[in-house]
Amino acid sequence: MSNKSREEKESFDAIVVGAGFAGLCMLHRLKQIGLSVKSFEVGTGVGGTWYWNRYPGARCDVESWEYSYSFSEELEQEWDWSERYAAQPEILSYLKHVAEKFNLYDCINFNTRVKSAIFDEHQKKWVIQTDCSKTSYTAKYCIMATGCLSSANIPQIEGFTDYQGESFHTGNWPKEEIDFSKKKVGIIGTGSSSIQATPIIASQADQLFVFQRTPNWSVPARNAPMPASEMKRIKESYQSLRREQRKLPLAAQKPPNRASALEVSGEQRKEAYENYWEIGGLSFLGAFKDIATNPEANETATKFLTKKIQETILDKDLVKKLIPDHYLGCKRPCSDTGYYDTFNRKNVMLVDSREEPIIRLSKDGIVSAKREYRLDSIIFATGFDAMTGSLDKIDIRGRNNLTLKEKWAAGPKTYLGLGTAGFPNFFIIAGPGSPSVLANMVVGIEQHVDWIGDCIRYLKDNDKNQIDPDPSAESEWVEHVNEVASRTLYTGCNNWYLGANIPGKPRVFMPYIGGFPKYVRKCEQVVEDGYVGFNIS
Ligand code: N01
Repeated sequence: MSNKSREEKESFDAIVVGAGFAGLCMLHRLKQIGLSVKSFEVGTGVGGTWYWNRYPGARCDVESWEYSYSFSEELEQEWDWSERYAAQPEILSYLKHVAEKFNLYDCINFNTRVKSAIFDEHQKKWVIQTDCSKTSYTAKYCIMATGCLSSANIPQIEGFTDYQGESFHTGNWPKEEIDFSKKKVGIIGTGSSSIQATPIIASQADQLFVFQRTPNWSVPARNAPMPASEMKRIKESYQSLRREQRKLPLAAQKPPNRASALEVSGEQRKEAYENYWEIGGLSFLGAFKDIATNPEANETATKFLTKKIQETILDKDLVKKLIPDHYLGCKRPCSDTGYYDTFNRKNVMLVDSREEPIIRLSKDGIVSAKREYRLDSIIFATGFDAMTGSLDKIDIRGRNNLTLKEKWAAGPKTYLGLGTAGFPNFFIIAGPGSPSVLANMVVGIEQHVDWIGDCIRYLKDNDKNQIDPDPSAESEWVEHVNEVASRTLYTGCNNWYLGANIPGKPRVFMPYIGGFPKYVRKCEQVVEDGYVGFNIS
């Protein structure tokens, strides 16, 4: 092959980084538009979040049919979901099926990490380098589908390298099955991942120690097999179901109650909470319209949940340790299957960091302020450097050699979560400033992908070469995102929305919390007004 043809082969219209839900959907869309595309993916297969998070109990907390693509009716009709909430292996099979069906495998380089994406102002192209070869890949458009929760947070605990047992992070779980039987296991963290993994590991391990720094609120998922009749009903009504879904603030779950928790009688309030408790999962947040915004309303919800914890846990001292003292929703709430019951097991012990913080790791396990816990396995369920972590790992440079890291040093700045000023033809799927991570991720991804696809087609049809946000529109959007967040109770605790789980990360509320429909309307308006807020040349 001549050098010339090699170069041609390495130049594409668009490069997509990541092959999870977002990357696959974007690839398909770009191929439909007729662009030449290439994707790079660190994993050895498709799946993104659902490739890496293979920990025992990993399951989606959005209902399976809702957490699926809508872009192909054929796909909708041929795929059967086996449970109300799909488990990780089923979601991964679904994504493999999608990649196969839409011939996406050919454009993906697996086992390949993008090291840098640099905008060459002379060529007006993005130049991408990977860790696999010296080849430079160039493309007019660079699209980051790197995920919001994909950069594992491994805390810097003293003595980390001294520990000689096995250790895992939930977000980077090995492919082979891990046998915890006859083992003493410690799990650090009590967020969504731990709350799902804990009951399963407890049923396998000889002993399980749950290291809790902050308790979290959780509502039973009420997962169940999907009856064939229900799947049939869903298939018959996908179009209308999806239409209704997109009108909801979270683009999923049961429609929220329009009443205030403070305007109904005690009896009515209890009935509503019981009703949403029975529905299960994250729908509980919609039991009243003001749970997320009014401290008193929120307190009625947390009182209800406190009672449920008290009714489940037999040991009264333990109950106190498991009751959170933050507003419901401030830390992302969890959806569980038997989490609290697990603490009634004799082989499970809660280690409350408020009484005995973790001091260091030793050769044999974890040393707290009170004692050493000798462990065969440590599981880090310690979350992610959310929203910016995976982008930070890549050397991304826009005009004037400005790095994204420098630009975002005081917190991420985007317009609509889709692009950032000074980085032409650079798009982010579900970036900071987008609502996706707070809503149904798949619906959010499809909306972003459609918007980006339409934008690229617009540029093509109108002989335009470059688009990036205007700095003033971007500043206004960042301000708006923060202003909307400040009207909620979500800024008052150490959550990953604020980056507060990562030492040294600027404390800025990253996702847009104004609701999915409002966001979609804003994106549509921007297009109707000729891509207002973007500079196009
Ligand atoms: O992570 P988290 P996650 N010492 O950040 C603790 C999505 N998700 O992987 O709260 C001791 O929520 C930390 O303590 P604290 C979902 O959006 C969805 O569980 O910072 N402890 C916390 O308890 C979710 O929100 C699904 O005090 C330390 C835990 O580790 C997001 O992913 C399933 C520590 C981290 O909790 C992240 O969830 C799973 C330290 N140094 C995940 N550092 C579903 O769809 C951290 N912690 C169901």
